[in-house]
Amino acid sequence: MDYLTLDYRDEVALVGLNRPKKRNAISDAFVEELNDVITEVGKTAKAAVIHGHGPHFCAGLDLAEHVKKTPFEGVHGSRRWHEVFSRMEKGRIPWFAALHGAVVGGGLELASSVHVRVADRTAFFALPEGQRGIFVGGGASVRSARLMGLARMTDMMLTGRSVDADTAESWNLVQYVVDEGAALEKAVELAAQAATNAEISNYAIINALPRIQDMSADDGLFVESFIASFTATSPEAEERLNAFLSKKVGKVTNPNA
Ligand code: 1HE
Repeated sequence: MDYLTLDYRDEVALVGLNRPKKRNAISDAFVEELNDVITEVGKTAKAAVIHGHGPHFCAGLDLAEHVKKTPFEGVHGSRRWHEVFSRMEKGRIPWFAALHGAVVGGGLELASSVHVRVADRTAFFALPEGQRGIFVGGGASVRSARLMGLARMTDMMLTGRSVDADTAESWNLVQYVVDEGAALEKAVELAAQAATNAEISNYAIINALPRIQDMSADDGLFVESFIASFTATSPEAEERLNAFLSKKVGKVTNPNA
């Protein structure tokens, strides 16, 4: 592969953005390679982690390539990002992101498409599209705005503000902040934990939750009942419920103990 690395840690796939000389800027060919890897790991892994090689996670859209596009080519390019990132967001397995250095523009859009984000203390987050004379095109107006809220995203875009990992955590852009260099290990640990869940539960979590957020409360509750019943009556659920009742598996941990 030209733009990505793929490794496995047991059932967890590690997908590395690997264009460090260009700060992992995402070109059209890069998006296509990512699409192929998403297909591959959906078949071979139970969870995946995306991370960046070099000093930054991702500098976003490849601006050198973008500058040469006609308006309609730009629309197709943006729609392709949506399509490919949606295959992570609502795909077969949960995705985790290990973030460090720049997580900017399309890099933040990519990070917003996964399910759990871990940042180390070197990470910084920005949406410099306003300064570049463009607009977000990789899903941020939906996904990043939902994570941090409209007011914060509007502020980021209008002022070009860059925020650190702790601020990103308090804004719900990331779920974990760890020491410098520790994001990948933490993300792999979390992904390995998720990989032990029933596959059908993980599938329901990543596919049903975002869709239910788009429904009315009444419709969401109705759909929830069907998914709950469908998962609970699977043979795997029966096995797992019995394992708990017969004390073969551990209890929920008490963080205060
Ligand atoms: C790039 C890109 C890029 C770096 N496209 N080539 N994204 C941005 O506006 C962010 C632009 N990048 C930066 O602000 C900085 O590069 C970083 C803060 C991310 C990193 O700084 P630094 O000092 O580590 O690296 P550098 O020296 O700025 O960049 C190294 C090389 O990468 C340099 O090329 P070189 O040939 O001079 O070595 C840079 O030109 C190149 N490079 N970022 C192309 N983004 C679907 S819509 C999404 C819309 C967006 O993503 S807009 C935001 C774009």
